Amino acid sequence: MSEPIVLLLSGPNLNLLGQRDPEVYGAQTLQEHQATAEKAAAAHGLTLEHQQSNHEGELVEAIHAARGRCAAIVINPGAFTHYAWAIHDALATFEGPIIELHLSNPAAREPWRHTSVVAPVASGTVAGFGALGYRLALDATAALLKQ
Ligand code: CA2
Repeated sequence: MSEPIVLLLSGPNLNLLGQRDPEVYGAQTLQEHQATAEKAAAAHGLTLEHQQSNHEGELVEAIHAARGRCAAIVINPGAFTHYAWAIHDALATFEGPIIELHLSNPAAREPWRHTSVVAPVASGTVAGFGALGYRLALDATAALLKQ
């Protein structure tokens, strides 16, 4: 039988990681985070798929395509976290665990980052651990899938 698929979704501007603002988001590139997540997934017998988009509609469509196909979603929605209700609504239709992931800790930043429209439909949130968060998010995903 094939391994369960975990979809890692990355939102806008995360493709620029490693090029700017290393004091906030770390020095690693998105490809390096993807590799960390792939390794953690493999250690749990899971297959990781990754998709990055700067467009809300593309992320919504990726979530739709995951329905009935992927076992779980790990999502760093970037700034969409704070206002993209279409992503909230799409995630609400997904039947498996959803982990919200952030490199920084939005709760410790500007007030407009304190609201997450994704949190109400997520199983839980991993935030503020930088690159380590990718491994923690996959560990949490695997634990939830075993339950
Ligand atoms: O901490 C996170 O992971 C965030 O989701 C990152 C988003 C931010 O809007 C959220 O509040 C928290 C921003 C991603 C921007 O990525 C950049 C990458 C390189 C250079 C500048 C921004």
